[in-house]
Formats: sequence, structure tokens, C-alpha cells
Amino acid sequence: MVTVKPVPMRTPRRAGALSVCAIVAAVAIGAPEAGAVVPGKNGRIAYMGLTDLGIFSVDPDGDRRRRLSNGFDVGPSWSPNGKRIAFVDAVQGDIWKMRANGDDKRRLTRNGSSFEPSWSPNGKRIVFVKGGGGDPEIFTMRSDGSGRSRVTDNGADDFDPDWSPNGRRIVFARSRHSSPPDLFKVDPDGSDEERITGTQNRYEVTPAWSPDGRRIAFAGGRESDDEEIFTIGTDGRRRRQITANDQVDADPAWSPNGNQIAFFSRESVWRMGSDGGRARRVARDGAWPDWQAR
Ligand SMILES: [Ca+2]
Ligand SMILES: [Ca+2]
Repeated sequence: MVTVKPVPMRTPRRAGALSVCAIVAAVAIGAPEAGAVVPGKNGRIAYMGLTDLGIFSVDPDGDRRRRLSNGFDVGPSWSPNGKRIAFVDAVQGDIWKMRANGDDKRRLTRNGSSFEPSWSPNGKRIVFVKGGGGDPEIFTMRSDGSGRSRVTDNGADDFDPDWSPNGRRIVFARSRHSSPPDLFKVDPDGSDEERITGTQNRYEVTPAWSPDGRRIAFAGGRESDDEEIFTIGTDGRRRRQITANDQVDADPAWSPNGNQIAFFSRESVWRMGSDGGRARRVARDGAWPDWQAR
């Protein structure tokens, strides 16, 4: 699959994408991360296959790769106890969960427009994006799919939610009137919304809260550039760029011990130190990593 240059306004191709082709395009440019990472020991990395479709898991050193599902499944997100994985059947547009070994698959939504699941740190709820036609919103539900509750309600595109490790806040990306997406945070009940970034000519997407709660990793850049990985303080200060190259770098996911970040680049899953440095390849033909806590 050929990686295309990222388009800052990716929302219609991601949260709103219902056609297989559209989601393939989104995946090719590096689709959103998933999963609230709770502090813990580093376990395995789940990811989606790009041409060999399905969800896989692999050790961080690249060993013991295992297929967990077949078909066009995207966006794996580990439960905080590391025993289950939520994911999206991208053909249906619905969220499922399964055991870490791929057994016991259960469908959680039945509306054809649910994406980007991420577990709350106590494992009881899942935050996700719902909405096709151009105005996606953020919702939460119980981890059995019941008890859906709205978080955002507006005319902007709200997407890429990730739960803070203390469970009190949800970070997400928002684009209003086709502007480059910025990062926001909000209480799980939708109150006390705060802006984190407000850049005019840059975009910020796929936020991932660090396990110590202090920083947020995200992908972004100038609209004219290829995409890079950054981290930023939760107050929007102390922005740090941790990749610098001419490839699309996307979908950061913290290791549970906070020392590393897995990410997508060059049709592969990589990991590097959370302050950058040399990246090591974890899996070829993969995207959208999420790191298991043990
Ligand atoms: Ca909205
Ligand atoms: Ca880059």
C-alpha cells in the first residue's frame, strides 16, 4: 500500500468514513491511535495489518507475532487489565471486543457509525466516536455496549478520544469549519471543556495521554509538511517534537511504563524513546498500535 501525503482535514475519512475505500485511505495515511494507557509493565503491542488485514499482537521486540482476527478490523485498544481488546469492524462501522488471544468476540454497537474505542482506566467504560455524515461526536458506553452517554454535542468534528489515566478527563481532537484540528480536554460527562492547542497553521490529531498523566503525545504538523510525532504538557505548554523526517509519522501510543512510544511510519509499527531518538521496527505491514499493560 502506498502512503499518501497526510491531509490535515482527515476527519471525514476517519470518524465519518463508512466506505471501505475511505477507511483504507485513512489507514494508509496513519489512522488514529487508541487506548487509555494505564501505568504498568510493558506488555504486547496490538496493531492492525495493512495489506494482510486483521488485528495482530506482537512482543515489543517484534517476536511472537499472533493473528487475533481476520477481516477489515482496525483500531485495537487494550483494556486496562490487558485481558481484552476493543476494535472496529470497519466494514460494519461497529465496535467489538475480544480476549487478548482473539477468542470470545462480542459486538458492542449496532449503529454502523461507531469508531475509535478507548477504555476508561477502570475498565468499566469505553469512549468512542459516533457519527458518519460530517459531524462526529464523542460518546461513552459501558464496556458491554450498554448505557451510552454523550460527551460532545456541537456542529464541529470531534474525534480521536483518549481517556486520562486518572479517569477524570478525556482528550480529543476537534476541527470546526474545516480548520486544522486542535486538541481539547473535557470531563467524561461533557462539562468543563478546555482547549489545549490553538495553532492556526498546524494541526494536532490522535492524542494519547501518558501513563503518568503529565503529557500528551499526538501527531501533527504544518499543513504543507509530512506528519511528525510530538508531546505536549496537558496545559498545552512545553511542546516537544520527537520525530523529524520526510515520512508520515502517526498514531502515537505510550508504553505503560512511559519510557517509549509506539507509532506508525513507512507502513510499519515502530517504537522509540518517549523523548525521541532512534526508532526500532516492531512489525512490518502494520498501523495503529496500542500497547498492553501488564
Ligand atoms: Ca460534533
Ligand atoms: Ca515525519
